[in-house]
Amino acid sequence: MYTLGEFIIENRDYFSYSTEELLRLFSSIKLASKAIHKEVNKAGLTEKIIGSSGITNIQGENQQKLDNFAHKAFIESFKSRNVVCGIASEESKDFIVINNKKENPLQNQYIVLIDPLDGSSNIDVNVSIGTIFSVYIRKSPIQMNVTIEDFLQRGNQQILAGYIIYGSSTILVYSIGNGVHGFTLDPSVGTFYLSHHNLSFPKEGKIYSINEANYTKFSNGIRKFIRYCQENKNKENRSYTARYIGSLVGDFHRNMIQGGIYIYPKNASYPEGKLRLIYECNPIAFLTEQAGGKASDGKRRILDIEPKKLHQRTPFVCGPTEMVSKLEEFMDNCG
Ligand code: P6P
Repeated sequence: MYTLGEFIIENRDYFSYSTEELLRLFSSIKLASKAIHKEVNKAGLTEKIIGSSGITNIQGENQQKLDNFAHKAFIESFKSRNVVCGIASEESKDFIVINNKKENPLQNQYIVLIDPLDGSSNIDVNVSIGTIFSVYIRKSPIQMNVTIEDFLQRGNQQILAGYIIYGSSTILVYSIGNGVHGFTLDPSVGTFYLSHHNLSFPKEGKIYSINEANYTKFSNGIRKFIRYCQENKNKENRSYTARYIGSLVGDFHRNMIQGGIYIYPKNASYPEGKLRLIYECNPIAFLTEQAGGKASDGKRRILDIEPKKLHQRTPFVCGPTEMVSKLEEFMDNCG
């Protein structure tokens, strides 16, 4: 029963930076995720944590109380571990500069981008929700405060990406570039134990996840792919099934384990796509490729897209390479 810390030390040769700093970084992530786990698991019992905060966030969305709690939990835990120099959060318009004392000038190199609680509209109806995180090494000189350029790096520069899914169990899933591994929280001892070693997409995926209510607003290529999935089950022995819970982390986690494609294309309501590039799509795309799959905007590899704005949106598709390539073929032929 490997703990997360033991596993990181066991695999330290795969990480090009200090193991001690990686452990401190994960210590922050674990601390915040345990606090959120506790609140999520009693959300139905206390008025003070469910429902809307009454605030509209930077995205123009109705911020849930737990969104705000999760945002604060991660900011405070990163500040306390003296290893992060800047944070961009879905819940904050601008990036957050963290000025830690620098005993060692090489410390505080890490930049964290985070969606503290994705899918939070599901909190009050007890559907899985998740935190998504993405980590880079700063580019700006270490003597200075971080700059916007530190946050607008391409996804192929990530050194660590992952999510925590708060569902029937709380599971932390991450990759540093040597495969995808999942650790399940044992709440009785507050420890994450290795439960999913080397997660990878099954070659044959049979699940497609998309909000089909937007069908009339999709491009021809997307509509053709949906009809392809719905075609007669016996043709070429295809037997697809639709699964969509309105929570990216929940849909992705299931699809990576059981084999399926997640699609959020641009549509009339979201002409640039709905999902945000730097703290939702890039980390999930990093995990997708590490799990043997493919992630694009329907044409371009997500990890190669150069971000221009902090909260930039993009069309997003991720899943088994075969399924994503099939969708891209339809989009290529039909637009
Ligand atoms: P829709 C949640 O708000 C989210 O960002 C993803 O987690 C989820 O997959 C998607 O949006 C759901 O969006 O438009 O289908 O409700």
